[in-house]
Amino acid sequence: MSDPAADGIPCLWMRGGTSKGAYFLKDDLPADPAARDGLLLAIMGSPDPRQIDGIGGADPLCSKVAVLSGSSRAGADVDYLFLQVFVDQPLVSDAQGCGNILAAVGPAAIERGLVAARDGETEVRIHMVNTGEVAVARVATPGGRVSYRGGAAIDGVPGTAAPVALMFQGLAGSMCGAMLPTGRAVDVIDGVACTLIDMGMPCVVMAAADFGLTGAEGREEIEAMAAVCARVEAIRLQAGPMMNLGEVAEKSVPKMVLVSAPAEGGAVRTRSFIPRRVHASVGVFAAVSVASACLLPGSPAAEVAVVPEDGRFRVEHPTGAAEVYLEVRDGQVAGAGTIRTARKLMDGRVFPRG
Ligand code: NQM
Repeated sequence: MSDPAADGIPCLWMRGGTSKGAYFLKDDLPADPAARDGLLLAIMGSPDPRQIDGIGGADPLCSKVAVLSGSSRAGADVDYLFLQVFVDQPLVSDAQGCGNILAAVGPAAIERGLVAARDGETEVRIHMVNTGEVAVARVATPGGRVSYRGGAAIDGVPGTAAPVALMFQGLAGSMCGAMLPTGRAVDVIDGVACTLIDMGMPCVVMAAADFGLTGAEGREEIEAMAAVCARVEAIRLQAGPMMNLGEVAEKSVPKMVLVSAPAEGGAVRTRSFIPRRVHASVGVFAAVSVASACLLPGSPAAEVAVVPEDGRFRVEHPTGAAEVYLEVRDGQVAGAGTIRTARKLMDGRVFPRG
């Protein structure tokens, strides 16, 4: 019988967009979810704020896992299950997807032989198991091999790399059943106007001004504001059941997004709680959800947004801006897309705490 602590487990450690995570083949992990989650906590070194005895990066954005397998549904090439491994709690959650980690799923699926590469560019249709939708990724594969080199830059990541184009459809209500799970563009919770929205990621969108913020504050600065963080969390705990997410005290959704007028020529400025740490940039699906909220008249996002006519929303965040494209038909968001980059950082075996 194999002993993971002694023999190790095949693992790709990759950057996807502005996140980093461990990519595994489903067959290399225990089939039982509880055993799998226990193993992943031991691999990442959780719970521990420093994750010193594991490979996690001591930040929710670097404590992520992608589990890959051949697709279980027609019209897709590969199944991708996203798991958030909490840093300082013994929790692993499948209650959200991740569009940044998604950026490296196409390359990882080709690296692991789940998808055959073509010469030039390879389209990988990815079944996002957490939410049920299919994303289409276009991966650079000159000579039939994944290439990570290229000229695409994304804010929050130094340098350039090969672009990974991602296209989505059918994101409305990915986890909440409807884009607006309460049927309203604005709900008031604890006296704060909130848009409870799910366009690929359950988000609560609120005006930064309602928390006494300009919206320009940095990640550490906001995290140090205990009273603001407590108010945001109190609203989150009430919003979760209203969004059909049940009790969310131990879940990583909904994300809490504070919006303000754009300051750098974008559509809207964001500071997002994921849900307790403040994001260093912005989640891909969170950006799609906020951009969609900008189209809802009278909502906190619409009040401050400069809506682009061409559907290309630059969503400003603490380290720059992320561009998401919304295809709007008859006032509804019919599709969305973005460009990310990804890179293989390490391919080997990982040894969990025994
Ligand atoms: O919203 C972080 C990230 C994410 C999620 C988080 C994401 C998304 O940036 O699609 O990518 O919100 O926990 O990696």
